[in-house]
Amino acid sequence: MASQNSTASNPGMSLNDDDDLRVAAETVHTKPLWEQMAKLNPPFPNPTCIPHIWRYNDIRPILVRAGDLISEKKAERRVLMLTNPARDAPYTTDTIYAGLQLVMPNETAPAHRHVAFAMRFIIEGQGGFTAVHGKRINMQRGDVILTPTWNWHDHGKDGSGPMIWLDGLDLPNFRHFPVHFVEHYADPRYPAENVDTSNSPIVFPWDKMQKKLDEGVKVNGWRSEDYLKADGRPVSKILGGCAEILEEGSSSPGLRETASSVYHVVEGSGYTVIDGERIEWQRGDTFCIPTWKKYQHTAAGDAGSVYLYRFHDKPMLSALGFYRVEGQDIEGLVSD
Ligand code: GTQ
Repeated sequence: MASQNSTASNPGMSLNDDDDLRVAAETVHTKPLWEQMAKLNPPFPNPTCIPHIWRYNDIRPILVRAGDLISEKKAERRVLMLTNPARDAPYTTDTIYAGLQLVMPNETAPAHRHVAFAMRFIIEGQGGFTAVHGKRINMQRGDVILTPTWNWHDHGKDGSGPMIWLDGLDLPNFRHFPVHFVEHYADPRYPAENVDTSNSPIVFPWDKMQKKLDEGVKVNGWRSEDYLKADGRPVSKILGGCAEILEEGSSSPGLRETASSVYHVVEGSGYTVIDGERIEWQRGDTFCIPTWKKYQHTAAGDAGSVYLYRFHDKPMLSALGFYRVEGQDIEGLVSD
């Protein structure tokens, strides 16, 4: 009678070492956890994306040339994606996508709608508009315009010269949750009427935001103001945004947090130190802060106040219980 431990009834007994075990495990579509434990359970967040700055002066000529070479109709969206050097698109950080979008006069970026949420910061140009679910909104420099989930949207432009803005979307999520759908509208433009942008829930005019930053109380010359809906909620369940002022020569508080961010320089110049690496920036530049990288901004001492626009994934992380800031008492994060 064969014993329970014989190789015939227990093929595992023929495995003599780690290598045998790994090979055998793979034949049954398994892998040893012990070889990947530190990677799967790291002591600190370990982003793949790295800090990076996209300089407007470098990118703008290429984007504008795309206006000649790539038709809006063909492109659907004429965008240069801000692709993190450590990853491919759609990753600007591991959780956030950003891109610079161009619309030329008399063009239409055709109407579509999708699950993804977009928030757009208008960088330059005149006569541009975005039509969001029947409401046509004029784009003005510094405004933030939302495109909530499933809202039909097309973009267009009258007048002369290019219209350029910074797109912020939650596209990386759809690499993890493959649940993204897009629909295309039958006509290039979805029927829309003009709306008063000073009174729209999806438009945050720059003049109002700047006033809040200028007039609000500052901490050592720095202040941050969130973009919030009328009821106080963030602009989406996934992405949130804010604008910051740094008075000439002042610095923001140094921060290390699980949120990752994309920053855009609205006005002024200065630098950000990210985990010891100093990145100099000026108006128009866009840079990213991966998760758990300590960062602090400083405004140049001779160029007036700095204004920064930022979008981040704090709403998503907070909702999931993943938001944490260095120095926070971990016991407060213990779940029941
Ligand atoms: O404007 O609809 O940068 O669908 C990426 C995907 C912009 C848009 C992007 C998009 C859009």
